[in-house]
Amino acid sequence: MSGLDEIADIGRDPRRGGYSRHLWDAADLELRDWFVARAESTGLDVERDRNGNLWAWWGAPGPDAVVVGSHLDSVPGGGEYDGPLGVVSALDAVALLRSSGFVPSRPCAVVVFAEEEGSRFGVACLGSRLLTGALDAARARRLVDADGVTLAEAADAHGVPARHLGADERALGRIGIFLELHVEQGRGLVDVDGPLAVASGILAHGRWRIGFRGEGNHAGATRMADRRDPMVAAARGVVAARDAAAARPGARATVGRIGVVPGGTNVIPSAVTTWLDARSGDDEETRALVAEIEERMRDVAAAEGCELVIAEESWSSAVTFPADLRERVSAALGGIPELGTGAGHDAGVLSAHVPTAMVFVRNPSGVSHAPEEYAELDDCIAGVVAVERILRELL
Ligand code: HGY
Ligand code: MN
Ligand code: MN
Ligand code: MN
Repeated sequence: MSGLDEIADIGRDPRRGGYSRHLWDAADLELRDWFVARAESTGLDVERDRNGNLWAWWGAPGPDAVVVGSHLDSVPGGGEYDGPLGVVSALDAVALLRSSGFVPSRPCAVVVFAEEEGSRFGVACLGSRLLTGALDAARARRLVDADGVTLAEAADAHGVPARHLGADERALGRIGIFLELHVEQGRGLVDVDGPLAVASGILAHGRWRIGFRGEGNHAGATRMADRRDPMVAAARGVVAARDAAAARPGARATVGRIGVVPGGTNVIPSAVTTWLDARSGDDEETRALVAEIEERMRDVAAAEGCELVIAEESWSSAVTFPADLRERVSAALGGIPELGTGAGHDAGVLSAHVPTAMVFVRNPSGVSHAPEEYAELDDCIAGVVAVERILRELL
């Protein structure tokens, strides 16, 4: 039974469809237990680092290791493959190498990064950003989930002392090369009709929290001319963000996670909070996009008699994976196409610190972050064989 089949029932979301697996919720805890059992049955020794990331070591943890892995958490109502395909493929590839009698010349580990989607605490790649110091630990401790639980409280509750959260030179210093296999989140491989591609790079991307402040009032007693309705301002802001991105080649802007205070059908809210996800080919272009969106949103907020409050929540610079490693990976697989991606990954965070490569597996639906995300079994097998070949090359 493939690893994906073993976890297929963990974290199903009957209400949304797909999967909802978020940091230290019941599904995440069950997936972590599965990973530890699966890794130990493969003869690996599992340790959890100070930030809740899991490391399954083949041999003694050591410097210059080849580390391969991804994440197990999902977006709300996400697909089956985004994250878990990379973890399962890494475990299967290491199991194949070990059963073939292969003896690595350097340490090797399979890693599971915590909260890559940022679905519970709002910051994507939380585990890898904490590991690398890309996210300030004191700020991270104060992150709050939808129930008002802080990351510090959640970490302490799950045996990860909040006071230890933060940059982990020891864990990071062990990594010589990082490799992530991931289902493609797009149609690039469908268009070139191939099962695998090596990643050329990742768009710059960030998240901003944008609040619209108006005047709470009665939905019936308040004349239309007297309203300062932040919901209307936010709705116009969503369109403004879409229009700004649509006018820039390759740019992406999404406004989601709408929070309305107070919610009520017969209430004009006093405040609406939205989250902007903006991405583009390079850092300057993305910053310019966000500046334009902010200006357009200020205009529509003012037109609705509302105030705008914007705060940057997370940022990832554009990534180009090292050409020599891309060539080595491609050569190990007999030459495969190269594709860029607009999706963020832990590999993007790690690539600022260690040589990093990604391999994508074809997704016939081209859809991700939704139940329609898909990969054919043959392509998944090609992915495992690819990781096994690359590890043989690197180890
Ligand atoms: O948001 C992203 O691109 C990634 O899936 N976390
Ligand atoms: Mn994702
Ligand atoms: Mn992912
Ligand atoms: Mn990722």
